Amino acid sequence: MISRIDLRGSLPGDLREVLPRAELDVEAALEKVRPICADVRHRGAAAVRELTARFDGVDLASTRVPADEISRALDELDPAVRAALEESIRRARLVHRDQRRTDTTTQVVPGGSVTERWVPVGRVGLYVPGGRAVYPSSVVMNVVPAQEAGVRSLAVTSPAQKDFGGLPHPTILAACALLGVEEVHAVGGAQAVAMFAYGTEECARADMVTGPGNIWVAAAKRLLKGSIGIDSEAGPTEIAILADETADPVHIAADLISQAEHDVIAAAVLVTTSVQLADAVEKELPGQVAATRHSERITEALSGRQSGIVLVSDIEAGLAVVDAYAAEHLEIQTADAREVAARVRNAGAIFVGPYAPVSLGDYMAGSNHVLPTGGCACHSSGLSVQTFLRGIHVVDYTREALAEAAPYVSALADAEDLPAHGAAVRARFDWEVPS
Ligand code: HSO
Ligand code: ZN
Repeated sequence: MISRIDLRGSLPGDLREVLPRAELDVEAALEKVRPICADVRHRGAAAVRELTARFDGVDLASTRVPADEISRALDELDPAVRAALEESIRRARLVHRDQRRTDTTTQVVPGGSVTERWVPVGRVGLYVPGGRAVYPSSVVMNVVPAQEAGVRSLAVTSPAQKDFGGLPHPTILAACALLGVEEVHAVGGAQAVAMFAYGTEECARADMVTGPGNIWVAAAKRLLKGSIGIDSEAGPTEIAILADETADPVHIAADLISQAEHDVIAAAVLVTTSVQLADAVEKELPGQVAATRHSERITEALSGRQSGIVLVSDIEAGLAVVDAYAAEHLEIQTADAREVAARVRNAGAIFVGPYAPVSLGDYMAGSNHVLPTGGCACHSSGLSVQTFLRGIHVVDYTREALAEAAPYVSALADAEDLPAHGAAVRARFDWEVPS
């Protein structure tokens, strides 16, 4: 069911070449989304509604979901789900509130200072997938950091669902209500990203769009990122687990399966120093997979070339492998897991020890679950308050402080053959500061 890669000899120079990874051809999707985005740009809401009719089979009177539908969804929400969402929101708020930044002022020279002022993005569009992936938890993970950052205008969009009267999924609407989000649109796919990028008569232009989505959403983000800020393109879910002989194969199998459950192209990778553990996990998988509801999807994900068990000779090599892989989620299930986790350099989120499975992080740890995929964890982080802030440098110099800097500015300006730069400074002093 799951392939094996044996790296117990010396590690190859370019580890990424040999590690399993899903390939998502976003480039190919670009050509399909280009006309969709152009249509929305030129014809606005009418185009968005027509595209929704074509792709989702729903005729919208307006893309905007009426307020009473949002509150009705909350009234009709299962109380157990409501309690869980409320607790998820509470925990996420605790973590994200602590991410808020305070402005810092650096006195560079007497009379010369630079303040970094953190200013929230003005208006944000949050994409929440629909279809098979109805994740009210993702509403929480997008909205909470934006709200904690102080974003004033927030709109959620999620695909119109034929089975729910053309509205987004009711649990998504209920989550919006719990979070106090009043503007929700029943739009999905590339047209949703274009709607935010260009604005329509029914949805004001946004400065930024965030949130995971399918390949069309990823392609639209790539295409429009000149016109609108984006978080990341968000590919299929990944779990990597670094484990030694102390790990419990039943837990490891369950955790691999849990993320494989998302998608046939989800990736589940076990990196281990122990052949016995690898054998035990392989033995454990079929029974657990057979017993779960989405066994077909999971079997495809686990047997796909994006998933596998990687054998390494020691934890050092294991760390090199997981760093090269740069997983969206990385579990450390080893003796002294904290110490090993502290040495990891590349991961979207790290889950330490036997009692921090990824599914805790998906819903209830307080951490964010919108995380970099496809190896992007080597340069990017997941959604956070920081995603929705801009650090604006405020430069404040007195006449004296500028006078002191003037010869340096002139010297560098001349060196770059940009004499007008130096002149702009000297103009303030006439002959006081000769160049
Ligand atoms: N594991 C997914 C998030 C999610 N899981 C939503 C369940 N619902 C990507 O981090
Ligand atoms: Zn998940």
